[in-house]
Amino acid sequence: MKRRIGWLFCAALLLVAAGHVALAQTAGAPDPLAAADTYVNAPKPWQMWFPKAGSPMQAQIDWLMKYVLWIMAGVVGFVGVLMVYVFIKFNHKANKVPSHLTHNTLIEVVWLVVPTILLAIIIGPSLSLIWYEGDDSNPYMTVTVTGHQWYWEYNYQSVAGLDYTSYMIPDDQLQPGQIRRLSVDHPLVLPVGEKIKFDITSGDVLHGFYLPSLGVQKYAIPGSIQTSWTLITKPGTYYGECNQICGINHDAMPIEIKAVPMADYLAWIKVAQANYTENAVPPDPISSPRPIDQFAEASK
Ligand SMILES: [Cu+2]
Repeated sequence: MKRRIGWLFCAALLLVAAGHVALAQTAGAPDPLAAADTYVNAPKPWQMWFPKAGSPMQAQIDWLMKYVLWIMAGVVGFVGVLMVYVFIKFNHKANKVPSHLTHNTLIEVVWLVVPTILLAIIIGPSLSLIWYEGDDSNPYMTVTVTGHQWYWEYNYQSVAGLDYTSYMIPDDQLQPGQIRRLSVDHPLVLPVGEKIKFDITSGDVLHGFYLPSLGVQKYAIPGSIQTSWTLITKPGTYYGECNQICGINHDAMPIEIKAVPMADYLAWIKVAQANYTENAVPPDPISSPRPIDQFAEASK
């Protein structure tokens, strides 16, 4: 009997201890999005060029942009120098008796062949990039992105019921660490190292889903789905904006992406499913700035 009571006591102790461990794990559960805070890819004042590429596609876009730019700079420079040379050497003071030459076979061949070669070396990498961008096959997951006046809605096609809205944080509610006019209440969370497809559409007017560091830029068109994809190589926070004039608060619908390792992403899904499913109902309109109210006031 004593032995049985002893065993029961031990079992009870074990249960209590297990309960404590479980509670401690819940209370101190690590933030699944913490990895995204280690690197922030946000625009800076007076920034030139594209932001640092966060996906292979953007790296290629960046490369092609500079490749074509330098070819263009060479052409503009060469033509500029040639024009200055002609202005000086053949103006009416320096060259009183103009030539009556109208044809020169060599020059005509050169000015046909050289631009043809230039176009050929531009079209190769351009076509290759267009094909690469268009290949959205075999993604790990697809997110339906819907633009609304003036917020984004994200629907995770592979996670039942996970559909939530993402609003800009108004200026007067910014917390430390948040970026004015870029941070949102519920960011789009994606795993790193996986191909992510976007089905982009709109619930009202034309919007633009633009992620400059990830190589994504597509119109969001009502009644139509545009597709794009990305693959984020490094955990971090990436920003984008609606870049299609979509109404009075067009500037108040930024895109914030938290890219985290797969294990963190899977952990976040559980948290999101518990908390975000109610959030599909749009909250009150943002409080700052609301020029629409000014118009309403003025028309009273
Ligand atoms: Cu918009």
